[in-house]
Amino acid sequence: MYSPYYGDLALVRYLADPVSPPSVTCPATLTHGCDAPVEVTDRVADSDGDALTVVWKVNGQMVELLSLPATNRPNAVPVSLHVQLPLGTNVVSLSVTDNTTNTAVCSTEVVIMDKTPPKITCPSNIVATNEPGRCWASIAFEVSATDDCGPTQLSCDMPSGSAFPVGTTAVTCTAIDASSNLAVCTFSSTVRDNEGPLVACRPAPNPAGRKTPGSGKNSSDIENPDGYYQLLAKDNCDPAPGIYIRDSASTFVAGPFASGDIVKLIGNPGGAPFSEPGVRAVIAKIHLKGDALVYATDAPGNVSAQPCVATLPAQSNSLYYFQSTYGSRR
Ligand SMILES: [Ca+2]
Ligand SMILES: [Ca+2]
Repeated sequence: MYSPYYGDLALVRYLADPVSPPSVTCPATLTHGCDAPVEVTDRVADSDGDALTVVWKVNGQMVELLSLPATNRPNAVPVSLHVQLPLGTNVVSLSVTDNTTNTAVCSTEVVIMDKTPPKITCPSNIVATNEPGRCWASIAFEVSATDDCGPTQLSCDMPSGSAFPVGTTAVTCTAIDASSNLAVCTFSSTVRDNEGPLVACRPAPNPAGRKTPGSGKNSSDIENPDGYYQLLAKDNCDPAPGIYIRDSASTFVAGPFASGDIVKLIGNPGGAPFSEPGVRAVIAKIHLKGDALVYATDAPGNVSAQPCVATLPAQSNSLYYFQSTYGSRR
């Protein structure tokens, strides 16, 4: 406001040619996401067409200065600012000054809100095999997330590097931004049991109560001439692998038997092999043309690497016992 008592040049000009001050109008509030810069558009006017100096400020700091030339400007013109603002409430102000230092100011409260969830990326489904001797596998994977408004918290219900059990496990990962927007992705981890059982067969006492005869103490002069054997198997995953006895001289297979079962093996080189029920603790009596090859399989079909071999007394005068080792699928 000019006083007619001031003795400065402005007063002289005011008296000679009274000027109109500029004006500015702006939106009171704006809300916006952080996915793109905000556009704030104010309207400035100066009815007597003075040149204008336009200053944009964000939170009190000048961010842009414009000069509008003098012109016949009876109507307000738009002036825009494009600016990336942080989350929360920001004050964007515009001051307009004409060439007589009349100034008009307008402020807009710009609220930046995060309404968009993060972008999260899970790996493709994972397939792995068990770790040796284990019914699980340690699996590492990468999950990533980004958000327009800043950092996110990223977590999975099975962290990378966890021990994943044999079978298929669904993994769910979640990203949360600072405004609690959620993004979820899922994938599966399938661990296959790729390892065969261990198998063993060992001479067993005669269930009738007699001890296992030793070499030199029987008519055949061999170990265990009565042919009683206990069958044993264990697997990294399957609690009850099946045990089978294959005839080395034919295609005959007897079984399945469970770990701990006792069988009586009978050499019968001249006859057809067959199996018949045993009595009391003896599960079966098995008549074979050749050697007894004892092997085991687990639920997914992995077979023990080496059979436990028993050479039968009726076929030769020697008897062997082999401990198998871990093996792979056949
Ligand atoms: Ca967000
Ligand atoms: Ca297995």
